[in-house]
Amino acid sequence: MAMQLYTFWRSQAAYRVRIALHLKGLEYERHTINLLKGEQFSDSYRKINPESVVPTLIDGDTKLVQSLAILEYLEETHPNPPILPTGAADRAHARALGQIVAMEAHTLLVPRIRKYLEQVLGLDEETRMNWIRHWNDTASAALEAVLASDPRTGKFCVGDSPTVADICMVPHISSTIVLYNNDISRYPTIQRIYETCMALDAFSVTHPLKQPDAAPGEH
Ligand SMILES: N[C@@H](CCC(=O)N[C@@H](CS)C(=O)NCC(=O)O)C(=O)O
Repeated sequence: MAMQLYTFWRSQAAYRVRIALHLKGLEYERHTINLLKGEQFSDSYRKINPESVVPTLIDGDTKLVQSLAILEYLEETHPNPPILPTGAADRAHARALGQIVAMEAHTLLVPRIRKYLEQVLGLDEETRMNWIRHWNDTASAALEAVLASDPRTGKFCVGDSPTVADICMVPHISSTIVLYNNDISRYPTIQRIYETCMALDAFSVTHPLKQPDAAPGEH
């Protein structure tokens, strides 16, 4: 039976899992949880994911949450093609690059945080956009600095095939591109690797704007 993925077109975390599923050639059925309409808080979805976030992946009797844990699960259950390099040090490096964007930046930019800034702290839109750009840029700058100087950087973030580092970087940069009107030239190494990734189906057909539930005008 195909895996079941609870996803939303705009979600960076769900995009990570879509990329990994495609890289590994795994079939899945999608269930849209519209985060803009608050469907993550419905009783039925809360029973599936008490944190009220996407993604959730169901594999038979196994329910999986948290995208980075899901990537590790997919790697352990379907090792080929691998999404982690060989060797403990390189694996730690790939995971660390992924976590720079997935944990340090993305966590501060999700809808519930934006809502809190607006509704509880009463920050205006300009201040909230400054928050988003600041944390987004902090992670991008760190990632660029590492990728530009580390000898392990290859066609992809680590070596010459995609790893969890690329799987986290591409959704982050897809959002960055929207923030900066398609101009990410200030991050030349990231830009080169992003373009290499986007030439692969696993990254392009899973892109937010290619999703059946995509609604770019919806806020
Ligand atoms: N660390 C989690 C993040 C999950 C997460 O926050 N997902 C966002 C979409 S990218 C979400 O569902 N947000 C709902 C909300 O903030 O209300 C993961 O990697 O899976």
